[in-house]
Formats: sequence, C-alpha cells, structure tokens
Amino acid sequence: MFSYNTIKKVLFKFEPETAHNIAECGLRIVGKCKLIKNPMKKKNFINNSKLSQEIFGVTFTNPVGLAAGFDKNATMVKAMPSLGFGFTEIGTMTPKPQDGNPKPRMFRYPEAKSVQNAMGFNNEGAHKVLKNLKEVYPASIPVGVNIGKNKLTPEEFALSDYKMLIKKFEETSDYLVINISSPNTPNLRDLQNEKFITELFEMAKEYTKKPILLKIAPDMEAAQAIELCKSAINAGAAGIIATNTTIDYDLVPGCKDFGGLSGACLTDKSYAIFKEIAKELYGKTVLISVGGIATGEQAYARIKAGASLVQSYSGLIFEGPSMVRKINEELLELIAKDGYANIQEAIGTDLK
Ligand code: FMN
Repeated sequence: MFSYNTIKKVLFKFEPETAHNIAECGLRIVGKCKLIKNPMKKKNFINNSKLSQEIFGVTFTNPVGLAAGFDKNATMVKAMPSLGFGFTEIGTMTPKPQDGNPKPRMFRYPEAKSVQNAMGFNNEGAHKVLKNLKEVYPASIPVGVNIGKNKLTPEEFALSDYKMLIKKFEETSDYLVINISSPNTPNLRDLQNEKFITELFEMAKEYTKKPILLKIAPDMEAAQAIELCKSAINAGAAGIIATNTTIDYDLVPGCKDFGGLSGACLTDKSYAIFKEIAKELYGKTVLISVGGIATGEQAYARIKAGASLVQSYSGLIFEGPSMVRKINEELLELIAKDGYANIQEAIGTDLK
C-alpha cells in the first residue's frame, strides 16, 4: 500500500477543499466496503480497556474524536473507527441547506502545519443530514451532532433554529453541540453572551434530556470564557468543547485576513484557554479539548489539564490516517509511565 507521505504529495497538489472532497470519496468507500474497513479498523482502532470511559451513558473506547467540520453531512461516520477515532462529531449543520462562503475558502500552510477556513457552514441541511445519519446510527462509536444557525436567520430568531435542530437530532445522537463560535457566519460569535446562552440551554432542557455541550472560541479573555461556560452549565449544559478556530492572524505569517486558523498554530492558544477553563470547571462538567492536537503528548497534556476527551481535525490533514492510532499508543505509554491504571486516573491530575 502507499504511505501517507506519498498520498499526501498527490492530495496536496489539489486545492485543499478538492483534496477534502477526494478524501471524503475515499472514506465513503471505506465505510461501505468491509474488505477495506475491517482491516483498517483492526490496525488503527485501539481497543484497550485502559483508554475506555463511560461518558453521557455511552462507551468511548478511546478518548480521541474527530472534531466537527470534517464530516459535515454525516457521510463518513462508518469509516471513522477505521481511522482509529473513538468518537466522531458530525456537522455543523443548519436547519436549511446552505452553500457556505464563496471559494476558495480553505487554505493550508504546510510549514506551519496549519489550516485556515472560511467555509461558512456549507452543508446539506438538517433534513438530508438526518437521513444520512439514520442510515448509520447507532454507530460502533459515539456520534456527536454539532448544530448551528443558518446565515440568513436573524439573531432574534437564532433560538428557533437551535430549537428545531435539537428536536430533530435528539434521538439520533449521543450528544449535541451548540456551535456559536465559528468565525465564518457573520455575527455568530455575538451569540456568545450570557443572556443568549442561558436562554438557549434553558430552552433545550424543555425538549430533550440528551447531553448538550457548548463549543467556544479561543479568542476571548479567559475570564469571559469562564463566565460564559458557567452560564451554560448553570442553565443545563452537559459539557464544554474548547476550542474552535482562532481569528488571531498573527499566528501564521502571511495568512489570509479572514476565516479561522487551526492546527499547530492553535496548539498553545487553545491549551492556554482550556487550562483556565478547566481550573474553574474540572469536576463540575465534562470537558473536551480541541485545537492543534496531533500527538499523544499533546493529548495527554490536555487530559492531565482536565479533558475527559480530545478532538482533532487539522492534524489528520498533515499526519494522515495513522495519527489517531499513534496518539492512543502514546497515551497508553504515558499513562503507564506515570503509574496510572487507566485514563480516568490521569484526567485532571495537574489540578489535584
Ligand atoms: N468546527 C465546528 O464546530 N463546526 C464546523 O463546521 C467546523 N468546520 C471546520 C472546517 C474546517 C476546514 C476546519 C479546519 C475546522 C472546522 N471546525 C469546525 C473547527 C474544528 O472542529 C476544530 O475546533 C478546530 O479546527 C481546531 O482543531 P484542530 O486544530 O485539530 O483542527
């Protein structure tokens, strides 16, 4: 078989979004074809009880998940265990289908192992995504559903977009995520305020008992992020996902001045804000850390800082399909080295 370095050379000759579409085609085939899916899963999916956790009443066989945005339309769920992922998050999807922003809207910076995207929630809309999801749910790994408002929905009607999506997906998901942290939908981040967040989670409680998490941006002062997370939890949120992409364009010299940056350039920033949030909220809610995680050491740092789970997207582009297996293998080594019996014992140890 070809090494990922060879495949990457070919993929990187294409525009990033075209490369993504090619990868999606490949992964759809993987998901459908047992002759490819099963051997890949055998190789990449680490099934070791030391990494397994029960969270939200479901089993997360390992703590490394696919971050939102890669599988917006739930077309690749079945392939994810073959890449080693212990859970996956589909979306962000919106009530109505939308095209997203004009292309080009995805850029890669190989030297910085970073990506910039201004996709703008391009997706097939809740109806079609639910249809896709119903074909594969329940899956062999937990599936999170990340929801957002349509671009044309005015702020004052945003709540009804989220209401519609919660009702639609609550039975076909293991957890839901409220995304008000994308930089690519005009004014979306304005919804990151205590009033809206409180209203949103209070409303959600009326319609579902499914765990709903809040995904936040890294571009706020830690104190503000903590207050927002606290409001969400007080109003019923089941957890926090930190963080989305950043609009700190100094992190990659020569990058575009729009969209959100992710990958290696985001590692320190997302780790820093995660640590601040975890200092306040570890033990009070479920924390998921995402942003520039591509190695076992980085994942372990977040776990020791208080993350029960981690997610990755950009790392997959640069490191390829062996990344998750390597992260999990390294995690097992690091846990053993520190003398912990399992991952649960390692979570939050920096804070104890
Ligand atoms: N996050 C969302 O919550 N919803 C999205 O639709 C979404 N789309 C994304 C599209 C692209 C091309 C990328 C690179 C990221 C997207 N993200 C989205 C953000 C990721 O889920 C993640 O929070 C961020 O990229 C940081 O993780 P990473 O450094 O491992 O990529």
